[in-house]
Amino acid sequence: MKVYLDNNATTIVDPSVKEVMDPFFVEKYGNPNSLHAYAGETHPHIKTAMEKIYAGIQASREDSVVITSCATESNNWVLKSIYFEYILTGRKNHIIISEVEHPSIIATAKFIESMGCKVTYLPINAEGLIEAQSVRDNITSKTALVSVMWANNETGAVFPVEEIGEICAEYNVLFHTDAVQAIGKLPVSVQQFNVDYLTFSAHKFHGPKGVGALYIKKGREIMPLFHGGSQMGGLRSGTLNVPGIVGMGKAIEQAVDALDFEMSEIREMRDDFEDELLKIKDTFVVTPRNRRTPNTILISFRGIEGESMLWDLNRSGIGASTGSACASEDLEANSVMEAIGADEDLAHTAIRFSLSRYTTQEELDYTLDVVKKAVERLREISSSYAYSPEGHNSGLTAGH
Ligand code: 7TS
Repeated sequence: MKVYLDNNATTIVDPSVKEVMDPFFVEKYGNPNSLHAYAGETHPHIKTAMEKIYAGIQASREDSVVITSCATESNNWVLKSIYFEYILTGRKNHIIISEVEHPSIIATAKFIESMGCKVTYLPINAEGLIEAQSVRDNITSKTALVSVMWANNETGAVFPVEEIGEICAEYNVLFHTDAVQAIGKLPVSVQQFNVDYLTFSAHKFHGPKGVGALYIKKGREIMPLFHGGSQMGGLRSGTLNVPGIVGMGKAIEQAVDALDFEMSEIREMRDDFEDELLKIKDTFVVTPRNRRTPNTILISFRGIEGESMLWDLNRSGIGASTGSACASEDLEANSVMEAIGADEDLAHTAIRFSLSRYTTQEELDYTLDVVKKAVERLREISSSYAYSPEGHNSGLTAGH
């Protein structure tokens, strides 16, 4: 059996998304910005797709949603724009991010830090959550931007973006949120809270890879990312990715339609699966379920290297993760586990299972069986497990 449980890394393209994209490779390939009938075949489809994308996050017509190539690009763009517009010009000198942002925020923050910007890295608490108060405590008159993700890709922890948005508005500080893991899993509306910039990416909600977006609230400054033609209002020049944009439009429409299913059925399946996993001795989950996206479990199996578990799962056809695929080439401890202060041993034992609306009960039953066998096998040969003090849990709570 083949089971895909790495949906926070990427998702299957919904067949109906692929279907709407197909005509834009061979049949309708005109550049939508040209002035002939070939453009006429693509231009209206871009317009409709953009309307769907605006509607998907409830952006208003006056706001801008700029299509990028991925969330990494959108995240880089916001921080580098802040650097050029606010830091380099001396208007401000500081930004605030969380210490568990995706590497596309952390690495960019470190880059602009090396260019002279002060960066505050907000810590997470023992449950893997950010406290909004910590944003208030760190804002100064020189703070240009706060960037805190909506939901964490490793744990699924949902951060208090509404409260953080209010604090930023109160202090007149710009607020960006990386909503990559929120779209299709939580209701996302840019109308319902104060947010100036918001990042998302189609391949996380059954759309194609290579298409992301940056929402920019009306009137907010942004430096053009690519200088060139007038595409995307001159903010991001370059010929439009027609199939990608059309696919993203369809995918976001479906993600919003499927939200109730995700928040009820998928959540229930995830919870049952997690209950069963937690029955295995010496397993730990950090973030309480009601504070997580409905599809994610980050679970530690004491005494078992995450990579060994992945190997056993992979041999049985199951795709899971030890955390972010972006960090999978260096065998580092899971970054969130490290950030909450889990001991070295436990930080290396975290496995992430992330479900989607394509996940079936049968797949989860099979996975549970494989996990149980793997735990038995790997603990038998584990050098650390036998020596783990019984019941010691490094401040992590079992059985959420
Ligand atoms: N932001 C978050 C919160 C993410 O989870 C990811 C991808 C990105 C940005 C980057 O998205 P992209 O469109 O540039 O690919 N996260 C993961 C992950 O958790 N495992 O693999 C990729």
